[in-house]
Amino acid sequence: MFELPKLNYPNSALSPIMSEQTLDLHHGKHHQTYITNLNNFIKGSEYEKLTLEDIIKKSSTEKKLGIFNNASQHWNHNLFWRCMKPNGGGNVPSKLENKIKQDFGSVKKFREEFINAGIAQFGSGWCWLSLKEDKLVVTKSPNAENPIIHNMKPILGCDVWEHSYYLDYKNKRPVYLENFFDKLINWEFVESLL
Ligand code: MN3
Repeated sequence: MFELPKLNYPNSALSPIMSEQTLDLHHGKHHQTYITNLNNFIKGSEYEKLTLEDIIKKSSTEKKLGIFNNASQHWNHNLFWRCMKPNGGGNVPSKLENKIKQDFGSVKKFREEFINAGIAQFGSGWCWLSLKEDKLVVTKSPNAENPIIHNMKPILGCDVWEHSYYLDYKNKRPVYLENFFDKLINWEFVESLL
């Protein structure tokens, strides 16, 4: 049985960049629903004994969409919550900064590429920074899809489903993405996944 992970900060702590109401609904309702659905789908099946990552890979291969969507969204949100902190953003720690410079040219170029990926994702989905072999890459994905099914290791993910920003930013997804990048990212955590 999977359970909703506690956030490392109070639901009000990211306000006004991400409001308490958004976190109440997004963490307490949306994420919880993915977990409830996942538990119901796998109950009594061969999936029940697998790790979350193995459930994602197996259900993707077997095209079990109900399991895949809910398992992947559980994984995606687990990463997303930890990628943020109160008073986040700011300078990228040196080890990660050097890797970003090596693979993107500059932090500024990486920022632009990451935000543009989130803007360019048509409809619901995610934008990511992942390790592909040992190179950092930016990608986007529709709905629940996660880069791990394409043999990448995500180290930063931003939820661009409307439930993540509509209460605070209405239709202004680009402003949400800029604020996420500049004011919410927990760079120490992201670096720890390198
Ligand atoms: Mn979400």
